[in-house]
Amino acid sequence: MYSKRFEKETFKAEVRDNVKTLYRKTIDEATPQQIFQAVSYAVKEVIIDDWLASQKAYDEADAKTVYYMSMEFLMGRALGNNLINMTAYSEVKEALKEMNIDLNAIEDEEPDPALGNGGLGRLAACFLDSLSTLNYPAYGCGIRYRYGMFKQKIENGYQVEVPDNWLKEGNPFELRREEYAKEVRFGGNIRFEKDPETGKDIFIQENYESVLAIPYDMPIVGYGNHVVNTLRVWDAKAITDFQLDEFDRGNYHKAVEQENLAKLIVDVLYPNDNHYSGKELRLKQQYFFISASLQAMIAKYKKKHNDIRKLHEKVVIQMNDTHPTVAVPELMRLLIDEEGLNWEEAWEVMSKTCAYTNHTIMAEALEKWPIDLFSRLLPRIYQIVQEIDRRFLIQVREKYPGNEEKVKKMAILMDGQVRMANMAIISGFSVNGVAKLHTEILKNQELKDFYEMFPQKFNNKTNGITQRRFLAHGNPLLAGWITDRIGDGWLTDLSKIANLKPLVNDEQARREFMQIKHKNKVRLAEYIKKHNGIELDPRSIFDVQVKRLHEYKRQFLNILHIMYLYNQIKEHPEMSFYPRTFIFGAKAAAGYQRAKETIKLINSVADVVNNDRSINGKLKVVFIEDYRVSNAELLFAAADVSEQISTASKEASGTGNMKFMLNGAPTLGTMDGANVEIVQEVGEENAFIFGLSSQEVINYENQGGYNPLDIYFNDWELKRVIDQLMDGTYANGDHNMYKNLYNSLLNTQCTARPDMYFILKDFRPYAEAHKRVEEAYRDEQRWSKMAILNTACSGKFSSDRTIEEYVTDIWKLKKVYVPSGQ
Ligand code: 26M
Repeated sequence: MYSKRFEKETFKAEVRDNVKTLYRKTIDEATPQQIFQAVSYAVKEVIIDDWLASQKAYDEADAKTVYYMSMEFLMGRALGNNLINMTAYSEVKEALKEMNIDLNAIEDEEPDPALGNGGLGRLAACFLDSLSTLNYPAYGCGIRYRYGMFKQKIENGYQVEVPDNWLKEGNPFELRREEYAKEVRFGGNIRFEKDPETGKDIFIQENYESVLAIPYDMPIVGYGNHVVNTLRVWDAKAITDFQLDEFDRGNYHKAVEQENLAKLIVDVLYPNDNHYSGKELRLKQQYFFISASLQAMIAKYKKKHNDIRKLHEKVVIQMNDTHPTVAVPELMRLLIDEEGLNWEEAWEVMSKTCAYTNHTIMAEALEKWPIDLFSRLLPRIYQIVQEIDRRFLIQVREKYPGNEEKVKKMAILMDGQVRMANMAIISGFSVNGVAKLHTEILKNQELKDFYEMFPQKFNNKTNGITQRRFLAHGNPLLAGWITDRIGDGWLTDLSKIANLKPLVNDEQARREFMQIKHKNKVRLAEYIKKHNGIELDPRSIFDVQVKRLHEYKRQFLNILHIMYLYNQIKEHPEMSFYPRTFIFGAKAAAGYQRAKETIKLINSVADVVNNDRSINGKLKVVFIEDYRVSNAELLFAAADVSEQISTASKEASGTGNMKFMLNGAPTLGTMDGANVEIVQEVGEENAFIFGLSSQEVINYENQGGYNPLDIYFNDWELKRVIDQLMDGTYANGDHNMYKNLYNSLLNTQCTARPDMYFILKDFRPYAEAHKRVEEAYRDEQRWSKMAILNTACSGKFSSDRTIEEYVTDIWKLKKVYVPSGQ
């Protein structure tokens, strides 16, 4: 047993006690939400002991710590996951059952902490889970947004965004730590002085605005090892009158302004994915949490160490994309202005501390801040960036004399902008991509010049996912079956899942595996019945595409193909057709017009198809409202087919692809991102691969694109589908509803390049791949083998493997073992 507190009677008493002290109620009187709170507090009690024990063990070991800096942590619900990792899930489930409480129902009371958009934020959450499970000292540092990712409602087929007030009922797992508050300053001007004693330059920021950053700590529980790391998210509060400078005391205007700034800064997560918006408030958010986190990190270091020049021996900072890269100049500032190092000393420490991960090659995602905005908001930081740039360009000109092209491409400051990626690459010691193909594209195309100059900095870290949440928690039936067959070692060492491989030849095992899949499909069908009112046949093929909505991810291709299938069925009712259920889930950024039109199109096609009695239920289309971590767990468990159909070269890695694979769903996809490595592991015969290669896409792009009209006019079935966008078939006769989508494919007037994402080009290969899926699914034996093999070959895609690689190649951490805190 993990802890005697989870002993049934003790735990039950604790829950009863909590309901009493928190709500003055008995269990029978308490609402489900109140029981959720009471159970969570009981769980937190146990966590706290291990949390203390972990911090003590780290202190004693004086262990190096990674600070994972991220604007996003898409954690998902904590209660169930904490119980899984404390190996107390079934005990607690039973204890609650004896009190007539259903743990699943209680889990559903927890709002999803959705402090992230999609892949990048969820990756951060998986990494924290793995760091704790693998005994590595780590902090996640981020922002405690008052409002996380918006809730999505579908009204009349359209997406409507609703604020996500996730803290409304209070978050039982967080700890407010007022005593570690830090001040963060914005704007004003820099006065320069010489220290009369030392002769050193001093930079004094004047006339600034400031806010107080207050940390909230959330426990990150490792699996079965008593390790509890910390996710530290910062809230903002106005500096009170009392704390204001002498000069500003009694300045009412300023007090109100600072109040407003504080409120605004942590108000809301920017709901953009792969798109840079250039908003001043976004830069304020970035500097706010970075400055606070670095101040806290240095304060902690100095408690035990007196030589700041050795900071890099005890801490390493991983920057999750460019969003936190203001850490580079902020660390320089703290080392120089606050700690008294000179430039060279500070550079040595900073450059050995900071590492950068690139998550995308999409040009529109690159952060380039206008210099006037940047320098106004962060005057001292801007001076430091200028100096980094100046020194770097000397190096470039030395290496490439007379080559001003290089300077133009590689400079940090260029064309009135601050290019954050360039700054991160120049300053840190490591640059990594997130899948093999992605890293190769970085080295050979996007970041070629930097790779030439700093080849030793570049490395690949193929993404991974945590099997604790996405198998143990999300798919308890399959998890139990796997443990019965091969033991529970896979929970902390996913390579062991390969031990399932021999079972592909065991008929009984295959039948059981498919029965579990069927039960999970029934579970999902119930969810869909309840939420969408749509009746599904769990014997149909569940074909699932869930991810953020983006043109490069090509949900449009998927729905066009469904329109095509529908035409086929209508035209050839006698044609043999294996019943198919197409399931979508996707949020569109609020201002992304084509993405929103795609959601409307999917819902309209669903309406028409699902209500056409003449097709005998052969085809169903479902749009899952408010796709998020909690319902994702149901979807992965129930999927037969994993749609991973991005335009090759555009999806840096993908991680949903890995979650489907783990749960036994073969990939229908392009050779993009980590799909390439998935196919390598599972074998091409156990996936359905189609379409242009990344090199072909890049070649077309280099010659200015291709002409989709050549395809349009030579493929009448495809032409008919595209024309149906404009003839009102899916728009109650409205001819304009999908004109932006239509134009994106064909109209040279409306887009830089028609069909930028090669949808027409890949359409026939995609349709043909679907044919292969259908054929394979009809052969039960073949399909069950494929499904099991996908699970059995997913070992590489654990975030535990990814984290071990980060530790070995970049972070150089040592494991710390923690005795039980009880
Ligand atoms: C930028 C500026 C302003 C507001 C928001 C942003 C922004 C937010 C999120 C930009 C990009 C964001 O996320 C990008 C992302 O999720 N990338 C994905 O990262 C995953 C983890 O590495 C990969 O698996 C995906 O392929 C990649 O698309």
